[in-house]
Amino acid sequence: TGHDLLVEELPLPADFAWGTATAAYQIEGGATQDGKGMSIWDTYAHLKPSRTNGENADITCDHYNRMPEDVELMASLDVDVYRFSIAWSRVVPLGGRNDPVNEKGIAFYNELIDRLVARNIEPVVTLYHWDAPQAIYDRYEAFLNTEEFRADFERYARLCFSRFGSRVKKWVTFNEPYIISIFAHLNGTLAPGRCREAGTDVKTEPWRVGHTAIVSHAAVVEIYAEEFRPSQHGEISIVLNGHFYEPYDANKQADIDAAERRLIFYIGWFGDPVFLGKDYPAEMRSYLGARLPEFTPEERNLIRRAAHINAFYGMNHYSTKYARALPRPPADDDWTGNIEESSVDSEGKEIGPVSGLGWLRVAPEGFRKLLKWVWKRYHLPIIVTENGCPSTDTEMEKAVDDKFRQRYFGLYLDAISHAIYEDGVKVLGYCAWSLMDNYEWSAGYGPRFGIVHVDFESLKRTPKNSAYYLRDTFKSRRKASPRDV
Ligand code: PNW
Repeated sequence: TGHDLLVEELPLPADFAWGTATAAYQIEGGATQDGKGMSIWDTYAHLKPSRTNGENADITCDHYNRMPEDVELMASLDVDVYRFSIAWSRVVPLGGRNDPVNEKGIAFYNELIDRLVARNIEPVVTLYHWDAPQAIYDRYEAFLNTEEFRADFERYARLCFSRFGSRVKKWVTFNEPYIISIFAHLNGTLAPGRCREAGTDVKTEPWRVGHTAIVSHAAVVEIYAEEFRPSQHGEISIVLNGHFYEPYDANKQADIDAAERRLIFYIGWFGDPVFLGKDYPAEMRSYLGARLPEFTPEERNLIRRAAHINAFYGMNHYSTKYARALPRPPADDDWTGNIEESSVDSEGKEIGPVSGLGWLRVAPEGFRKLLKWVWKRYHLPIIVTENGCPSTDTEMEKAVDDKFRQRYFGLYLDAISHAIYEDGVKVLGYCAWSLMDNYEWSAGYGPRFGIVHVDFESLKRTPKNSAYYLRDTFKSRRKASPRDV
């Protein structure tokens, strides 16, 4: 069952980078401070009746007012990189291409970046981690209008490149377009919460949303390459998430095919257009037909030109599941490729020990296989932009003595070592999700992913043992051995 897995502390390359990751809405607070506009999350987290667990991130970690302390904390853990996101509504409160810039919002990110650089911590900056300005949603439903969204996102991106690009050398356009499409526009469990119950067209909307993310990504990477890279010399790409999938019954070809198809629906959906400049995977077209948008001739040329600009593959990965083939249904809301997911296989074997969240199990072998799958399909150096878990059940484990999480990190770092030295995969770095306990979206403050504990009454930060584990294991694992690639 994986309960007997042992951490081996396998080596990593000397130049392997490690750090932590966060997202603006989850940690900043300061929801209305200094001219910040409303985002779709400010709205969603305050809906009545509540669509979250009742909690919101008006204050959360109050990082907006405690940022210097948080940078010092990271410096004390010897991190090399910090991945954070910019709240679009903080720098352009109304979001649109003709709307005013909020200089106080710009000043906050300038100070953050300056403090990171002063501490020798490389900023990795995400432009969009789920918090669209409410005003663009009110005007044209944000991602549901490809043309409008793209034009506004281009302006926002240009603003960020020109104000921050002298010091930011790694950019990410979108965090997890799969989640934006499926969770926010089909299941309705993330903002803006569109779903069948809310009376929206779930047959087409998620696929339109994904299309908008792909096209807007391509437009912005081209802008970066043409207008900013010549003087700023940075890199840009996207972050895709995805579980790995094993066949439910390893002796059934249909289940073996289902596991592969599930990866294509999760990752190929975005990866093939973004990194290969190709149309959507044929498997998706065959299941979804006309529900999947067509790239216009202009978009087709754009994604082809933009594909080679992406400098790395940003991977968010947490867990592995089993995939079981289902009979092909009539044209339904099929976002999985007709598979049923489970944590238990046909013989009742669990994929791995369960963490503090039911969907997140410890399965490092799946991580290794996913790294190999992505490398083979896209052949881009991989940066693990998020990986982590909430610890299990006791208060001590949730607080500071988080043995479960330390073991998870240890095993997942061993998987990276295997992928690099045995499978020839190029993995450049690793960001633990997350720097500190924060607002876990609709689940509120329940699940604690932080390597630093946050007391949400006093807002005091206390590093957990996993923070020291990461600091120390990177110190001892990194060796001057040449990469095999
Ligand atoms: C990521 N899944 O989201 C996000 O980027 C973070 O903001 C979030 O806090 C973190 O993971 C932990 O959940 C995901 O169901 C949400 O596979 C759901 C899934 C994956 C990633």
